[in-house]
Amino acid sequence: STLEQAKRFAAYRAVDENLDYQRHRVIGVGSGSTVIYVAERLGQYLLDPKFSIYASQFVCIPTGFQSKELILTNGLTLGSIEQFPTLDIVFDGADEVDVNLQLIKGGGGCLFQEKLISTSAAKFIVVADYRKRSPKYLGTNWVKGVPIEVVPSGYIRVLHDLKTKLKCKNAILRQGAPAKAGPVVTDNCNFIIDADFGEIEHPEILHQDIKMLVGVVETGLFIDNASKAYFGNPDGSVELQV
Ligand code: DER
Repeated sequence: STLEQAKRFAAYRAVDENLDYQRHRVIGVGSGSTVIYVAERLGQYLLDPKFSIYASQFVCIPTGFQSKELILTNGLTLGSIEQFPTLDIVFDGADEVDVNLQLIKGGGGCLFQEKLISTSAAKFIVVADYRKRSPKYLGTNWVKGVPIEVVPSGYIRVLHDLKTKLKCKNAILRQGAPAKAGPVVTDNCNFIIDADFGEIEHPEILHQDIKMLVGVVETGLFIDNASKAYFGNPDGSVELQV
């Protein structure tokens, strides 16, 4: 589909323009449907005689179960964040990018390890299709709310505090249905709450307010973290935001 092509073009361009294959070794691989093409591209570097001497040195760090599978199915070497606490570069998707390169992430429920990895790298490159680019504020195109990872025993308390303390319009526990009855359980054995704050003018403030609530592990607001963002268009063109 043209949407998949848009994702692929963005991912390939992002890797080709930002991966310094002679110097970068520890590479973070995000989660979601766009980063599939990042792993695909990295796998091509392995097979290309021009790059394989370097690419065989790559160690790829996952951001969850799906990410780990992407690394393995593309023949890449899997490493752990415990072994490689500092990464050279990270490629990951996003749910929405605002004009200041602030992000909403977590649509795929992997935000904790994504943020652990993206904040452990010198360069964090976002790969996305055109739908993710917000004309102004976060909460404009992505209307499903800010994903928040919470400790299961604290989810009722967090729902309450979001509404009473942070005036959140609507906050819900993310359900697994129809795939699975009951709540989504993350790779870290936590729950996800999606909290709708409408358009978010000051995501850096909202992130801190949410983070302070008892029971919150991490928020899907990625502040001053992304270095660049690549947006693929259906016509095959790619827009770069820095
Ligand atoms: O959850 C996330 O932040 C993922 O990166 C995901 O939302 C990216 O979205 P995609 O599947 O459209 O790439």
